[in-house]
Amino acid sequence: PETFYLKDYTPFGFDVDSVELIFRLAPDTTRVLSKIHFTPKPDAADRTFFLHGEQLSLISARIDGAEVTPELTASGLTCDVPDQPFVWGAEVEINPQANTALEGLYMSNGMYCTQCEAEGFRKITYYPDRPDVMSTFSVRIEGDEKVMLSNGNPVDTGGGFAEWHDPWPKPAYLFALVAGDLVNHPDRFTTRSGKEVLLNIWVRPGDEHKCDFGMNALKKSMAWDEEVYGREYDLDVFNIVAVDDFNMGAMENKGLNIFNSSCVLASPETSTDSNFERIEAIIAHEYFHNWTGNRITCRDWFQLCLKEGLTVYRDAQFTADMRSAPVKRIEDAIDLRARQFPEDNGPLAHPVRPESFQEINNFYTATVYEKGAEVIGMLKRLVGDAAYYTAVDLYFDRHDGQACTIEDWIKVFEDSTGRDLQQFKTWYSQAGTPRLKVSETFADGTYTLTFRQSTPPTPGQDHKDPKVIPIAVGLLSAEGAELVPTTVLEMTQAEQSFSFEGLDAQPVPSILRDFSAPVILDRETSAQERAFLLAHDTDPFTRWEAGRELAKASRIAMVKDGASPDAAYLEALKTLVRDDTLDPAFRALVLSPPSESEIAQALADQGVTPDPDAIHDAAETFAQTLAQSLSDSLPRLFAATLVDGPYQPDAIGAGSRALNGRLLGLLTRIDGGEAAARQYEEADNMTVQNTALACLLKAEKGESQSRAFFEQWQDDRLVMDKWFALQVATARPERAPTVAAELTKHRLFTIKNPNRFRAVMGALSMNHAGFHQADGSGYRLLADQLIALDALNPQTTARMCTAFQTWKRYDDARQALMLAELERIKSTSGLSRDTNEMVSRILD
Ligand code: HT7
Ligand code: ZN
Repeated sequence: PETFYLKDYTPFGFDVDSVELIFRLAPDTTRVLSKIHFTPKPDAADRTFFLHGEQLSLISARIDGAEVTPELTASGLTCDVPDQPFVWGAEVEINPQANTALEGLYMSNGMYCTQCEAEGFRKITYYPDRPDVMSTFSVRIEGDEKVMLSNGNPVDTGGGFAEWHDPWPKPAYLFALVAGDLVNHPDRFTTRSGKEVLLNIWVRPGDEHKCDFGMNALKKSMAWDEEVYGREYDLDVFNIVAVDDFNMGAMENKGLNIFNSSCVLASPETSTDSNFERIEAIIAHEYFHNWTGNRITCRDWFQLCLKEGLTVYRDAQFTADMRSAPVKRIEDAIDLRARQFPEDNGPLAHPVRPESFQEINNFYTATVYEKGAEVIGMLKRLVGDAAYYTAVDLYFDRHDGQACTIEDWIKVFEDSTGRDLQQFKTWYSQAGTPRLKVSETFADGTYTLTFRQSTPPTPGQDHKDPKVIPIAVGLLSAEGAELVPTTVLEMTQAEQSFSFEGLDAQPVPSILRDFSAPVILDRETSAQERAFLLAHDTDPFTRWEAGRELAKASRIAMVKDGASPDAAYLEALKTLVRDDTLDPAFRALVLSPPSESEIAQALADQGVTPDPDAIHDAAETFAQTLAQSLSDSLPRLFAATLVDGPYQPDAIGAGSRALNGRLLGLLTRIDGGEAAARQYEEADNMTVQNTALACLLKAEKGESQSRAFFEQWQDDRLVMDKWFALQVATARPERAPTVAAELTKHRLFTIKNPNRFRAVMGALSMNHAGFHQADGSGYRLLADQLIALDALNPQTTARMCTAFQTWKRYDDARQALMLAELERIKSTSGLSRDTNEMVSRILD
């Protein structure tokens, strides 16, 4: 397969002045008529007229009205064209019904729907399908569907047609069309300059009652972007559509966002607190793309982090403002370590701005998105809040309507702050997670911290330069008083010392406050010091981190040396969980154990081959010991954290329910499931119902409740996804592959729906000891399923191959089993480019 390189970028030789499209809808024979106005660029180095096109039947092509016969290839067409402006016209036929890849125009439950990012528009018609080609679009949809939507503003509608015009030039990846039997949940928003915007959430009949929360999230996002970034909405209408079959979470098409129904539909009865939080964040994310992505887009797909890193950063700011900033920061650190660190430290490592790819869909990664957002956060920490917003204003002023690069982004910061950011740019170009080794000295009242940074080699990048690392530090006295408040140290060298003078005694350092950089901190710390920070640190992140480190150390000692759960840590947990002055959400986070996969990685980092069964046993023993040592107070603590009154999906209620859920997990270990069964019976919202069922299933006491849950919710796809996932997630490791295999035969299982597939197979890959069963049954099942899915949906298959990315961590026998499955996938005949690239990289 062809490899594309950042260094090879060449602009397209033509401007596209306007695009007119007509869609004649039919499930298996949709006709697309295009009229595209091209103007040759006078100074173009390359004037090859190449239009992308895949899986299209060309009916006819015209230039300025005269029929032409272009040269067709599997990836597009070339044609001789005039030196003057000309109009390209084409008629193609496509088959939405047969499109199971969910890219281009496809059908989901009888509804027409598109997904064009990154390169799906070329499956709709012939076009220069690259993000630096921007144009205005006029669209006419002909068909007998009740609702027919496209980008921009509505122009006209009548029996059998609808016309739309989008006045904002956009790349083809932002094109969208939806048609079907939909109903809307309407609302309005008045922008701060007084413009009235009509808002709609379009759903299948029956889902109307699940739109309220999403609509409020949208209005909050619109107001927040005005207030914080000064960005207003720019069309008369903003449409959101919920679709059941969707490869990812949602898509920011101009004026017509399309959402995976799981990321927009919500009701207290069917959605959990985490669903609500995620929906609010995704609605915000897609809305924020209107400026960071749509008005200013990417020059090429190597610049993906330009829109995604910045937009993730913006949605994280939004969530921090709407909910709890410390809780959001801790959640983001957990997520980064769980998803991005394994990527950055394994065979799939790539820079935030990759330099080559075979299939761009494989680069919608945690590195591009979440590490990309961390890079923005570091930039803001380095230049300061005010300078950050000045630079971003300059970015909007200077680049509105353009397709940009990371260089453009860095330049606005250099120009507006006068700083040289060339060294900072290595965060975009060099992959890998930096390790930060810390040592300290104290003499004559001066405390000195010395940091040494190093980044291990990653595929194709043996050498790493020192990065600019903002290290937020505070110093505490032995009594817990803050001696030096949070200070950002700017590290630029491989080794660097920072001194604090005038201290009476050696302080206790609190390092990497607020998780100020996406690095791995390596510092010899005593358990007492960690316990001290867990009790006294003023920064919530480092306070939580101290507990996390204690938890990890205790679990590692249990696995490595057969130690018992650390008594001092258990004591610290008992104190914290009873401390009513602490935010319940924070207490819930402190009570959440590190994942088994995180322990596996920590062991591997110490040169110990992780044994998934032993790690699982240690997790169970730890939880059981904690439950027993809290046994006297657990029922009371549990009762005290029950949330009264009608369910509200806000941060306060969610925090209390999270703590209550953690306590129920512990209580179920000692009361035979009595409290969980009661909770299940009394539940009036999905958060509580789901938690109770999970606790019961884990204790293998939930069979009747599981049946009842199924009966109650079998007609609700999104709730059934939870049911499928729970069966696998809570299964004992030795049962997990069998449970998952049985579920793939369930009448409600379908490989064609990515949500359902992920519910079962994603849950299996996340049941660490279950997936890594020594007999290889977990690996085999996943590989079987991936091979079957690849023929239908390469994008989702390729993403799910990441379950194998850590294969080199494990013992020889497991490595051999995983290797065999990866090779079996790779040798499948007709394997997609997507999956082939992923498997090849994992094997490398
Ligand atoms: N920009 C979008 C990324 C995307 C996508 C979304 C849905 C289905 C397929 C997709 N391929 C790429 C989503 C976002 O980051 O907001
Ligand atoms: Zn995005």
